[in-house]
Amino acid sequence: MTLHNDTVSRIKDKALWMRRRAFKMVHDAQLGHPGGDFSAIDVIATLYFGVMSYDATQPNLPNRDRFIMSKGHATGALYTVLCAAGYFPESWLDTYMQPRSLLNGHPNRNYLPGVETNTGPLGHGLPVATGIAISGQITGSDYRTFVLTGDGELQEGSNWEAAMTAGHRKLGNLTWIVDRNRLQQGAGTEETNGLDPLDKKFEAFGWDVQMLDGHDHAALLTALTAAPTGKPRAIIANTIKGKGVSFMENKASWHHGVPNADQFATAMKELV
Ligand SMILES: Cc1ncc(C[n+]2csc(CCOP(=O)(O)OP(=O)(O)O)c2C)c(N)n1
Ligand SMILES: [Mg+2]
Repeated sequence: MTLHNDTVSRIKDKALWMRRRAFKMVHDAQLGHPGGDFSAIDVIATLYFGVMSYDATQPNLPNRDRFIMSKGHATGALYTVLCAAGYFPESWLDTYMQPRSLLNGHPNRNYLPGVETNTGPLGHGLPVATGIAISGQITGSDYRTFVLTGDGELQEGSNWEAAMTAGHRKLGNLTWIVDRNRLQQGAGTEETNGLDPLDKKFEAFGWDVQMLDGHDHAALLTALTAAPTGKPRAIIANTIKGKGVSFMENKASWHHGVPNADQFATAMKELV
């Protein structure tokens, strides 16, 4: 239990650092997607600091656990976790979106260690993760594959093809986390093209499904480390877009909004 509590406390510290650092990147670049960074950060921090097995000094180790960041626009979340995990020095974060930077607006595996696959065009992460998990199943490898999609992203039909395949093949080595913040680029998911009931849909496709608070590190840690069941696992993480900064929470405009100096200062006071 103490071990669990220590891990939760480490995840909390990392997530706070990631929010502050990501917002500085977005502020300095005057570009980015901070709303979706902040909804995803607790999930991603839990994966890297409580769940996944990897060695940042050897990013291509064959038996590493894989994380696919399907919602590739949320680079503030991905780049800060890779930096905190030791894949590259913090000074690289200062180059975010600058000309010739390795830290583009969307992640590129040819540039940045730790990026498993290029993403940005939505709807590709789950199919790629499914393929990686099938490979692990065929070769009898121990690694696990984790993929994070947005919820608006689920309007891409490719997700449903992959979900059907993963269920059919009983990919117990695959975990899919949906960042269920109920907002997409300019509006709510349910008013755009309703997704509910997501849990019933995933179950019908042959997945084990769990719904939880995507900002509760202890609940995330328990769910993401649960023993495999022989079915792929879907975790619907109920989140808040812009989580942690009062004026950003649940505001569609912060999908790709960027802070002015006053807003940045306010956010830094709140993120403590
Ligand atoms: C195929 C494709 N269509 C459109 C876009 C533009 N786009 C970028 S983010 C986004 C909204 C995504 O919403 P969601 O998946 O809910 O992401 P989150 O709320 O987590 O930021 C859109 C439409 C894209 N990146 N790819
Ligand atoms: Mg969303």
